[in-house]
Amino acid sequence: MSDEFEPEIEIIARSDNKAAIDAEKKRVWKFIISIMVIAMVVSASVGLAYVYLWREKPPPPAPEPLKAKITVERTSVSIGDRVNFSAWESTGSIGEYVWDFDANVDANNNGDSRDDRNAVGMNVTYVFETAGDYRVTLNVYDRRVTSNYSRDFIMMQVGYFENFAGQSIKATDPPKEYPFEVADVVNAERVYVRIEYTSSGVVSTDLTLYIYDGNTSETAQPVQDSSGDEREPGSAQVETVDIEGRYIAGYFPGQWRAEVRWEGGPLVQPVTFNILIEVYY
Ligand SMILES: [Ca+2]
Ligand SMILES: [Ca+2]
Repeated sequence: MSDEFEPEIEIIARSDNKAAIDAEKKRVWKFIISIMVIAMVVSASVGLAYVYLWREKPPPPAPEPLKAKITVERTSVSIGDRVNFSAWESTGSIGEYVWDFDANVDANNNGDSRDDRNAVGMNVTYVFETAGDYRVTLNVYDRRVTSNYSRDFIMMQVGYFENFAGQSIKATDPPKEYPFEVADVVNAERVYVRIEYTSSGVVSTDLTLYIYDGNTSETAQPVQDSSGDEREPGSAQVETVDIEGRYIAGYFPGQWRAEVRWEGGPLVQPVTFNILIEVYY
C-alpha cells in the first residue's frame, strides 16, 4: 500500500509545487511590471520637470528708462475749471510724482521755480484762479535713487473757454444770450466768438452775432457784431467776432455777453447752431 501510495503523494506534491512556482512567477512578473511602470512614470515626470524647470527662459525685459510725461485733456481752460492732470504715461521705477503748477513762482524759494511741491501723486486736480499762461511741470523721482529724476512740462492757457452746443433759434425768438467773463480788459489779448450753423436756405444776413461789454446800462452799444465778417449763405455757415487786445482795453471789464439774433424773414424750421466763446489773456 505504502509503495503504491508514495508516488501519488509525490505527484500531488509536485503538482502543488508547480502551482506555487507559477504563483511565485506571477508575483515576480507583477513586481517587475510594477517596477517598470513606476520607472516609466518617474522618468516621464523627471523629463517633464526638466523641460519645465530648465527650458530656455526669455531674458528679463530691460528696465524702462525714467521718463516723466504729462497728460491733460485740454490745454485751454477757463478760470475756476477743475483741471485733471495725469502722469500715467510716465515710465521707469517711479517712487514719487511731484507737480509744480506755475513756473513763474518759486514757492520753496530754492532757486528752481519748477520743482515746487504744489501737488503729489500720479493723478492730480488743479484749479487756476487767475487768467494767463502757465507752465506746468511734472517731476518724477526714481524709487531707488531719489536723486534721479525726470521732468516734463506743458503750457496751459487760462482764460474763458466755453462751447454752447445744439442751440436753436426761430424767427419769433428774442435774442439768445450767452454771458461770459472778461475779468481784465487791460491784459486780455483776444476775445473770439464763433457761431456755426448748418441750415440750408438761409441767407447771409439772417443770423447775426453781437458782442456787448461789461457795461450793463440800457443804452449799451454792442462792442462789435459779425456783420463785418465774411458771411456766406447756405449750409455750414461760420461767423466770427475776433477782437484784438488793443481794442479790448477801451471797453468795460466784467460780464460780457454774446447775443445771437435772427434778422431774416420768417423761418419754416428753427436754425440750430453751436457757439464758441474764447477769451485769452
Ligand atoms: Ca522751487
Ligand atoms: Ca513753481
